This record gives sequence, structure tokens and C-alpha cells, in this order.
Amino acid sequence: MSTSPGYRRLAFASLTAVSLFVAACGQGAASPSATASAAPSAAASESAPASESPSAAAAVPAPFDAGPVKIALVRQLGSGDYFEQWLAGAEAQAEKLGIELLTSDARGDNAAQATNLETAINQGVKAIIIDHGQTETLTPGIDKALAANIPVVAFDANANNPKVPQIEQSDAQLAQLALDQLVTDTGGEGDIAYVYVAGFAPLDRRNEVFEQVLAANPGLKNVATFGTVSESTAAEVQTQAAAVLTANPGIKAIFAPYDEFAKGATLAVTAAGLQDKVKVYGADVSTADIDVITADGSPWVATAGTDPGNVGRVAVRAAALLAAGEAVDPQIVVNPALITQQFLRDNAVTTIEQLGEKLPALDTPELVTAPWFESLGQ
Ligand code: SR1
Repeated sequence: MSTSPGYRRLAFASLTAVSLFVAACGQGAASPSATASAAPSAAASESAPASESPSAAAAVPAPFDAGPVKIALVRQLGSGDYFEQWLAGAEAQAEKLGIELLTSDARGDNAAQATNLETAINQGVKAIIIDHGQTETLTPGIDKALAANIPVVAFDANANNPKVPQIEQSDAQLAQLALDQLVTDTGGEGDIAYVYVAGFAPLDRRNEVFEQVLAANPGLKNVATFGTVSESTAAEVQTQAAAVLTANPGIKAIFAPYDEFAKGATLAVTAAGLQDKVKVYGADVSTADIDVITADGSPWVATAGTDPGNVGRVAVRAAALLAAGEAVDPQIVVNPALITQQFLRDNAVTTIEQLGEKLPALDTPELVTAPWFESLGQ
């Protein structure tokens, strides 16, 4: 668990690239003609853009041509399978590009994340990756970073600033995939429960789809909405779900669109002996999640997600381009896939690496890239 607060220099871990079948296309590749770009770093602005010379395709631009480049990763939350695998991917990508990734984890404390953002600005970083967080608490720091010519890219945080490219996993599609399965399995009828906490950009986007699906399926009745996001989300959701199941014996499905939610719901259903009656539809996937999904009698029958390590790699590549003064798409979308319990069992998938072998589209090395990355060993 990456729970230590404050900043630390990261040891680099490798994560095997994985991929899965993609439900839809539309991924934005980095492009010099893309419309959103953050202000170039001071170092980058002193050198000619790589695209100006004929040999530029593989020429390494400043500041990457002169030793390790500091980039900050400012996280709101770092605990849990999703965030740990995301970080492993980011670290591996950073190592390949000659980036010293300075990572902070606010452990769910928005004020601490704002302070960590200020700290990053003062550390002389060439770009900043914001990972989750609230618009209000992040805005002053983002404005300050941009004013200091430090480009910023945000993953799952609404920066509300056209100079800050946004990375997301297509949360709408992710929710739709899981909910389509829920509707299919339930026939669009019956009591369901929903795990949701407002104020987190990806969860709010998924919630919009949940409300649309409920409206389109009047036979489905959401009898309880509950949830907690903390450093012990799964355990807290388990306790809440147990109470909800006791109070609502008619529930036949739980929509839990975050893997910590889904794990908590799964534990509660199993502890209550309701696994044959109540099914869980989740989000995200990791080796630990695959273990839970494929366990004998597991009620977690479907999840929709990306490879978190791949998303971490995409974020670091976007930050690298911005640090070099290059543009990236204003919206970078990593598409999710539906992964069912049946699929995992049929294919004997027990790890996320094996999942990647079965579903290669989970890895998106072409999403946000540049020829000069190859010169750095990417
Ligand atoms: C508390 S927000 C949790 C979500 O962030 C990422 O988007 C993951 O998909 C996770 O479900």
C-alpha cells in the first residue's frame, strides 16, 4: 500500500503491459496540431521544437536531452489496488523516459493535496500530474503552476481550465458496460442498491449514466444509495452494504462502480450467504480484483475497467510531452472493457498480466506518444 504521506523519490517498478478488448474507440493521440497545450516549461521554451528539423523525429528535446527531468505526481488518494497499479505503471513509464517522478499522496485530504501541489511548484518540476482531487482546492495551485510556466495534466480531476488536458477512462462507457450487464441479468426488473459518493469526478460521471439507465428501466428500483471513500473503503462499504442487505431483503443486484466498493459489497453479500441471490456489478480490475471475482461462489459477476497501469503510463507520457513544450489533446480517453466472471473463468485468467494477453487492447502505447520517446528507450 502506498500510504506514506509527503514526497518521496520513487523506486521504479515494472509492470507488464496488458491489454483487453475495447468496447469503443475514440482515443486521442498526442498531436502537434492538438488544440490544448499547457505553457511550456522554461527549459523547453529555450530550445527549438523537435518538429522543426528534418532529423527531429527522433531528436530528444529539452529538457529530456539533459539528464533526469523532475515531474510531480500529486495524488489525492494512493491506497487500494487501482491506485497502486496505476502508480506502478506511472513509475515504469517515468523510468523509461528519464523522469524523476516526485509523488505525493494526500491520503484523501484535499487541503493536503493543495499543499502538496504548492510544494511541487517549488521543487522545480517541469510538469505536474494531478491525480484525482477537487476543483476548488486545486484551482489556486493549478493557476500558480501555469503562471510559473509549469504545465499541468489532470487525471480524474476537473481542472476547469482549457490549458490543463484531462485524462479519463470514459467513465460514461465504463458505467454503461457494467449496467448493461446488470440490466441483462436482472431483466431490468427488481430492487437494486447503489454504492456512490458524490464529489469524485469519475464517480459523478458514472452516476450520470446510472441515472439514465434507471430512467430507461422503470422496473429497476434503487432502494439504497450508500458509500464511503477513505483509506479503508472496502471495509467501510462492507459494513454499510451488510446493513443495506438486512434492511432490503429484496435486493438482487448491487451496482458498485469502483473496485473498493465492489470488494466491500462482495464481502457483505458473501458474509450474509446471499451470493446466489444478489449479484455485484463493479468497476476496475486488478490481480486482486480478479482473485475476488473468480473465487468460488463470488457474487461479483462483472466489472468494467481499464488496465490502471496503462492509464498511469499514459499520464506520464502526457506530462512528458507538456514538459517538452509539445501539445497533447485536451481530452485523453482510455477506453474500458467489460470483463465478466465467466470470461475470466473460461480463460483461466488469474492475473492482470494474463488478462492483458487475452485482451490486448487494454494496453494503449499509441495513445499519447512521440517519436522521440523511442530515443529514450520507450
Ligand atoms: C474514488 S474515485 C475511484 C475511481 O478512480 C478511478 O477512476 C478508478 O477507476 C476508480 O474507480
